[in-house]
This record gives sequence, C-alpha cells and structure tokens, in this order.
Amino acid sequence: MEALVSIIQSVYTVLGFSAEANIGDVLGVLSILYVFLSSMTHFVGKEEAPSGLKRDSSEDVSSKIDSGEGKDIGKLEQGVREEVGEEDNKADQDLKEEKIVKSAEVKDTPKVSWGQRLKRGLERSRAEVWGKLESVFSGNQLNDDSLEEIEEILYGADIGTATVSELIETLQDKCGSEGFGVRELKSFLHEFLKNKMEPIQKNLDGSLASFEVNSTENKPKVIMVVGVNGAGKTTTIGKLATKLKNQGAKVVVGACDTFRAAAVDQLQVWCDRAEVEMVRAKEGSAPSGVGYQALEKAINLKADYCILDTAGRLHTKGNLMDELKKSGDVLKKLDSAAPHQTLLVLDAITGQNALRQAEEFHKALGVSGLIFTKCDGSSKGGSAISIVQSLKVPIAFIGVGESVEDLNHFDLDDYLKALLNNGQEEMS
Ligand SMILES: Nc1nc2c(ncn2[C@@H]2O[C@H](COP(=O)(O)OP(=O)(O)OP(=O)(O)O)[C@@H](O)[C@H]2O)c(=O)[nH]1
Ligand SMILES: [Mg+2]
Repeated sequence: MEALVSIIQSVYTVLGFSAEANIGDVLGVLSILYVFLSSMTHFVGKEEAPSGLKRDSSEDVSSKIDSGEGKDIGKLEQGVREEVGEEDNKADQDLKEEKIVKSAEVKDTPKVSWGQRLKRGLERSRAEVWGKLESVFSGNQLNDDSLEEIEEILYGADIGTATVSELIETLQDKCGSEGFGVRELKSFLHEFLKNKMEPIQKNLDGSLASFEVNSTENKPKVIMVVGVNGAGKTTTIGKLATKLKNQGAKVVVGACDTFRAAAVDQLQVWCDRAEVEMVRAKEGSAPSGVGYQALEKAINLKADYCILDTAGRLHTKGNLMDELKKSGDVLKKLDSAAPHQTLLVLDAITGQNALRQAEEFHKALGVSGLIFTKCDGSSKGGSAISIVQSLKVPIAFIGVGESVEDLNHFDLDDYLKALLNNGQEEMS
C-alpha cells in the first residue's frame, strides 16, 4: 500500500500538484481504474455479440425452457418455430393438393370406374333422400314410428305414391319381427324396386348396352334422340358416339337441330373428338332432310349406327312434335324399320315433372328407351323408378356428369345399389 501511495505522490510531483498522497487517494484511483476496466470489458463483450449472441442466447433460451423458466421466451420461440413450420407445412400442403388435383385429373379419365362414377353421381340423392333411411332406426326391429318415418322419406324420394303405398303395406308385415334392421330394410327395398322395374327393363334392346363387332346387322341401327330443350341430348350423343366408336363401331351422326348453328358446332366438337363422321344441314334444309342424308351416308359407309340429334322442344307444342314424327317417317324411305330406337332424354332435375314430358313424347313418337341425365346435379335420382313404371319404357342410359366417361348403359342392380348405398363394395 505504501508503494502505491509513493507512486501516486510521484505522479502528483510530475504533474506539479502540491498535495500529499494518502491511502484515500490510492483507493480513489483504484475505484476509477475498476470502473474503467469493467466498462471496457462490457464494451469488448458487446463487440463479440454478433457471433456469440446466437449461441449464448439459444443456449440460454433452451436451458430456460428445459428448466421450465422463462415460459414467455419459450412461447416466443415456439411461435417462431410454428411460424416457420407453418410455412413449411403450407408449402407441403400446397404440394400435396397440387398432386391430388393432378392425380384427380388423371383419374377422372377412364381410371375412375363406372361404379364409382355412378355412386358419386347419385350422391345428392343419397345424402338428401335415400341416405336418411339409415338414421330411421338403429335397432333391429321395425315399429310403427319407424315405418311412418320411412314412409315420409319415400314420399320425398319421387318414386310415386302408388309405389310408396305398396311398399309400406308390404313393410307392415315386417313390423315387430326380430332381425329387421337397416341392412334388411335396404335389401328389402332393393328387391322390391328391382321386381317392379326388371320386367320393363327386360324390353330394352341389348345391343344398346354394348356393340358386338361381329354382329350380323347389315344396315345401320338408327337412334333418334329427342327431348325438351337443354335436357342433355347433344352431350349424350357425343358421349354415346365416343363409347360406340371405342367399342369398334362405325358411327355416323346427323345434326338435325337446324334451328341453332351453335348446336351443330357443339355436336361437331364431340364428333371430332370421337373421330366419327357428322352430317350437317345444308343452308335452309329441313331437319327431316338432314336425318335422311345422315342415314344415306351411314348406309353408304356401311356404318353400324346412325345417331340423330334433334332440336329441343316443349312436349306441349303439337306442331313441333309433328315435325319430329315426320323426321322419323322420312327415314323409313331408306329403311322401313328406322328409327330403330327413339330415345327420350330426361333431365333428372325435373323429377316427377319429367313424367309429363315422357308421356307426351311417348304418345307422339312411341319412345323405345329413356336416357336419364344430370343425376349428379339432383337429389331426384330416384324419380327414374316411377317414370319407368308409369310409362312402361325402360331406361337405356344414365348420365352422371359432363365428362365423356359419365354415361353408361343403365344397370338396374348397380343403380339401386348406388341409390341405397347397398352392397357398394361389389360394384365394379
Ligand atoms: N352435370 C351434368 N351436366 C350435363 C349432363 N348431361 C348434359 N349436361 C349439361 O347440360 C347442358 C345442356 O346439354 P346439351 O347436351 O346441350 O342439351 P340439349 O338437350 O342438346 O339442349 P338443346 O339442344 O338446347 O335442346 C350442357 O351444359 C351439358 O354439359 C350430365 O349428365 N350431368
Ligand atoms: Mg342440343
């Protein structure tokens, strides 16, 4: 200490101070030095911070999180992690969705089986009507209350009052008997409706379902497609022509809707895509003339099918219905049996009202088969049941979407299975 006092005294002398150094001065100098050095250390510490801070702070944070201290820091870091993670997840999700969309696009071609398309197409009818049967009773015994509910659901299913009454009457016998649950109810409905429709469906010309390459027909089969405006005639013909062409058939299509140029162009697009011949009207031709030319061409080309698209018309317009009849008669000059099929396109959305249309068209033309379209956009997919029964005309085709693959011949079992969600696993 004395040495430090004498050092300070020497400094005073050099600086010309007359004061005498003592222990207090030594302590004062030491304190100044201490403050100076500590601030220097802090400053140097800050200089190192950019590289050291990350390591130190993260270690700090993790140790605090590990020890359960500093929950807020933990939350903060968690938030940052989640934010980063969320971005990663979102990117992952986007990628996944993109892949799903791409694979769906691919799958939406023939890879989606007809069974799946039909099931998907009748989804609304199932969800809004038929599927409700599943919630009617959970046990395995039918009682009066559940029967009442079933009756209500069936009345909303557009299957016709006579059919519902008969169904309920038959179901009454099952009331109170053990072992009759939802599964049995569905099987019962399936069988009941099948029995009603099958005898009529049997009248359908089997060659409509699929084309046999070596069939012995030597004249084209003429299919005239009729219906009210916008029912789906042109689209259905496009799908049907594609289907038959893919089965190896030679097809000629006649664009007999001479009222709208756009209708002919629409059909042309389908025919180009299907690579089938299309006959279009000469300026000012009558629809019957186009039908005649189309059949003539089909005969000359030894085609298997001649499909005629007609203009949509209201079933209540007598003159338009007469014109349609005339178109059919003109064809007889080339083939007395033509048209071999007159198919009426019915839009499922019209439900029971479609029956009125069907009756009028049938009266005027003698419809040989029905094409039930747009089942995918309606909950009235079941209305086909009452129409078939009332008209005694079978359903030839069913349409469940706008894609070319969304049309197929009508298979009663598959239709009932899809409608009732019954035995789906067996469907191809
Ligand atoms: N969702 C759905 N849409 C369909 C189906 N069939 C046809 N459409 C659509 O219904 C609309 C009318 O179809 P068209 O084929 O032009 O009907 P059309 O009977 O020829 O009409 P007109 O010639 O005007 O009488 C089009 O937008 C089709 O894509 C189907 O099964 N499902
Ligand atoms: Mg059309």
